[in-house]
Amino acid sequence: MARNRFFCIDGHTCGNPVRVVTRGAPGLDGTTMLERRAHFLADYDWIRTGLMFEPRGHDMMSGAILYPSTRDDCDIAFLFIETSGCLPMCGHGTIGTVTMAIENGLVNPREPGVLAIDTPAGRIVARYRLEGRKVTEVRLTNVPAFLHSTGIQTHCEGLGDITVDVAYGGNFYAIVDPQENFKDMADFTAADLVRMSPGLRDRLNAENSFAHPEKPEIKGLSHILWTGAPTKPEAHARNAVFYGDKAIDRSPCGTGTSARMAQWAAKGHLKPGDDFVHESIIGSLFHGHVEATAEVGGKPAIIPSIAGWAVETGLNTITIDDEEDPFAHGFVV
Ligand code: PYC
Repeated sequence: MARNRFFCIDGHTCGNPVRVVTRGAPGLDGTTMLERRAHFLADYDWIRTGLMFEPRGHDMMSGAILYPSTRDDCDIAFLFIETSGCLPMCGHGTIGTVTMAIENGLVNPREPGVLAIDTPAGRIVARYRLEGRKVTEVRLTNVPAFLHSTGIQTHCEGLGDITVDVAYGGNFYAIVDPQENFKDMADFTAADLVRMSPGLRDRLNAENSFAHPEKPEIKGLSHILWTGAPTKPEAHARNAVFYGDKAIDRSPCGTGTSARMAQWAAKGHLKPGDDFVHESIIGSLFHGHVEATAEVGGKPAIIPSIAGWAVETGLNTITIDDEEDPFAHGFVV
């Protein structure tokens, strides 16, 4: 394989990293982004591990590769790459990738200010505000989000017995709300949450099955969403989302916010037209909105939209050479 070069634009969305691969990635087979994702995972996962893990990335690294759309109704396709794999959908990744693609002239939207994106989870519409050459806000309208199950009783090492809800917002989330053995994420350090999360996720996946009723390829609980009281006056709630092996999202997490809005809507706390402002572990905010109701596999769902901002931090030409570097494909400690 030897020397491969990837041209990337690095940035962050509300604090969480986004590495956008603009050139160097292979063409992929498939008539949908779910099929292309399967081809990438089968033949090219070394690109993801090389670009996301140490020594070229880190525990929180996350990004997207730009592809031509597989659908007539989209301007571009995103393949999300993360330390956790290739997520079907990534909200902070979408906000960052749209920002960098527009600011760098990498895509020509058919309608000014609107980018339709083909993702493995489905079609996403991003509306962006452009001031001069800077994208100052992106609002993405997500795939339908729904509450999958409520009141799942389980055990979490470090907490004891707990009860969680599981909701889908582009990925499946276990939502840990305040209860007897867990009062607020503020009572824990990020390291505590990272220590407790993998075991909880493994146990929930072993004892339950989580699959999208209309897209069976999307399955498995990948994220834990720890909740807490907001510290910002404009926020409705705070969260810390665990993903991958060791990551806590620094942004308020777009798909996590969508999942939580679906949970709140199913419980009667949100309705179409309502806003939901979510605060991250570092105090950054996503502005959610319930656009409409929907249905997924016979379950009530909502169409959430999420707004946030992103900035570019630099251009990065990354070399992966597996003849020269024993750690070319990354490592986890
Ligand atoms: O923003 O959807 C998101 C996300 C998923 C994992 C990290 N961020």
